[in-house]
Amino acid sequence: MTGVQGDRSNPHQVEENNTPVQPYLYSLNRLSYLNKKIIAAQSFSPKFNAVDGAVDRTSFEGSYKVENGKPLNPCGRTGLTGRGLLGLWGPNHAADPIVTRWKLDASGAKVLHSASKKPILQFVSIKRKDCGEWAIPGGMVDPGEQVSLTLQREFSEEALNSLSFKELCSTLSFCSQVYKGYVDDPRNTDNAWMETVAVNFHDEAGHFHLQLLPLQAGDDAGQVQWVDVDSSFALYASHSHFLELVARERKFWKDKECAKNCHEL
Ligand code: RP5
Ligand code: MG
Ligand code: MG
Repeated sequence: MTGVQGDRSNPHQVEENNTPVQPYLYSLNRLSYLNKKIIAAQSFSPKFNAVDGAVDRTSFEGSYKVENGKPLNPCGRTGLTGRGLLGLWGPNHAADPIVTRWKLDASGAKVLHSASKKPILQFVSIKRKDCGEWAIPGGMVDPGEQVSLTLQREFSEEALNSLSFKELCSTLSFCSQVYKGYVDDPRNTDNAWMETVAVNFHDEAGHFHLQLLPLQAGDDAGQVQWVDVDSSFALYASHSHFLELVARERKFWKDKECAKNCHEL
């Protein structure tokens, strides 16, 4: 069979014929549900390399090939065909909020690395429930959602108890976009892959040491804690690379759009 069948974006939403199908459908008569699914699959005709209704099917990596109706992973073959565990055929857009602070001692002085004598950067890391790996508390961009909103929503859902990220943002020194593009995610297949926008929200002043960030794991995070940025600490997918980019502070680049989005958070 050529062509693609309906996307499954996440457990909360199934996309068929470009129309979100809410979970209540699952509780309907199963035959009726399957009939709807077959009809939807027959008429499912995604517009690849374009913003397709509320779904952004463009790639940060440029135009990707579509072969026999199926989008091809721009970074090569993976050994897996189909959509796999990802919700969408083609690019699946995520956002990764990298919240950082300097490690301080009890007196409030910066702790220096024993070898490099440089201050130690820490970031908020979550332990993923699905694979048990430590990761940035990122998540999928919902159809039609602004990335700036995804960044604060995912951080709030996975790493915060009740305080909204919006309130915290006013205490931050700056935010910088550090990466935009393909993610080497274990769920990638030949026809579906992850892409992300990773943004660093940095607390230069030490507000996050003053109990202003009540970390509490939620959603797909089993644990949450501050972790030293250290190349020897293994992280999920391409997240070590994003942290490496963050650690190279001098190479941060101020993004006007990002600054605007931070202000809006
Ligand atoms: C990674 O998967 C992204 O960098 C992001 O952190 C994450 C999004 O997927 P879920 O956390 O929603 O599973 O590729
Ligand atoms: Mg999430
Ligand atoms: Mg997540």
